[in-house]
Amino acid sequence: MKITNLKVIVTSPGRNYVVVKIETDSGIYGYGDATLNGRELAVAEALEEYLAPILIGRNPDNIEDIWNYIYKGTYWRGGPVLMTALAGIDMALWDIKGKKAGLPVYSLLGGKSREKALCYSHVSGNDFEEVKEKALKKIEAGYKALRIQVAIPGLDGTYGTVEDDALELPFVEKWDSKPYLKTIPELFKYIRAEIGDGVHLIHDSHERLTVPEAIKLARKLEKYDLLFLEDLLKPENREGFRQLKSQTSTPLAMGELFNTRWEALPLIKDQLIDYIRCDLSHIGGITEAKKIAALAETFHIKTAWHGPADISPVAHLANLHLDFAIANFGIQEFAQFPKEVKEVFKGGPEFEDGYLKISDKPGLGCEIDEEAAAEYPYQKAYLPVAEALDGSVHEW
Ligand code: KDG
Ligand code: MG
Repeated sequence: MKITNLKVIVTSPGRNYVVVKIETDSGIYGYGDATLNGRELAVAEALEEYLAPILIGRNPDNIEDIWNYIYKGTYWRGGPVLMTALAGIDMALWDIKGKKAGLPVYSLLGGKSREKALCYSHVSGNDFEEVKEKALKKIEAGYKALRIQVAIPGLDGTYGTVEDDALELPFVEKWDSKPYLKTIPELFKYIRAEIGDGVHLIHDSHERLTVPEAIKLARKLEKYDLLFLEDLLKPENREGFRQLKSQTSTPLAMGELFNTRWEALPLIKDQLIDYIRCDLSHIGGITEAKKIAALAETFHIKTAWHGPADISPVAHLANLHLDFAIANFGIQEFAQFPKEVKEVFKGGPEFEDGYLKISDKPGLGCEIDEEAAAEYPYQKAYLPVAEALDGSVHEW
């Protein structure tokens, strides 16, 4: 079998997605997700201009070899744009391999370790009561794990609480740790009192705290028994996790901004986190993520792959195939997609009573309606940015 074409589909059914379609001379084709929120066209250009020509004629069965050819054979390596492009190719190749074998990808990865995958959903609100109301609705719908975020008084558009944050020019959010560190423990106290302790709770700090601030928050939250606290420190501050981990029993998660296993390695090998949550679409796909999962398993760390709505259902399926196959799966972040997305992407993880189920369709199990995709052309959209009260740039 030979690769005959690589096509890039950019579609915006509510938000932008980039899909790689790899075609072969056997008629079998595969889809992969290459969406990098806010930088979609940079990835599309890398794929079309630089990677497609060097893939034509290659045997799609040799995923490991193709992965290495693109990662190190082309000299320039790493970074979110190139690793997202590589992820799209990698997922499409796994899709082809599954379709050729007549087997779902999880079967090619070693078979099922579980019958269903625990997932969590996002809950956010402008005040504690709104968060509670929304949490209760999700619990009624069957969710057993929730990520909760709340607007911080005095800070415009707090992360995780703005519905439509993909704007034509970056929305500017205000940030100050002081009110944040006061509000979040109060939120968890309130939520635990209102909804009890039957549901797993998670919170995402989005890489914004210093080490002393992170220690303060993690310690204060210990009594509310979180499943994990996510992304407390900047991705560059891996050394900071050493101090943090030694000072708190709140489980820690990190990884969505990493682009290679070597970025995750210091946190894994010294057991400085409890959950590794890389994004399969930004870390080079299934091939790299299964290696990270194996590394994490070696050091008793579980997975919680990144699964927001800004990567497509193809990426969510890639997450799920790995979740089903590996022994050290922890939990899966899950987004319910609107009907426009389902018009374009046929197939995706199915939610039932707090868990995700997987189909046994060959490959990843997603077809793209390319005519429907063309009905939703690309819309320029940026991620927000954050600034401190004095107007200086802060991590968003
Ligand atoms: O594009 C940025 C989002 O993917 C990110 O903000 C979502 O942090 C996130 C999460 O945990 O889902
Ligand atoms: Mg996050």
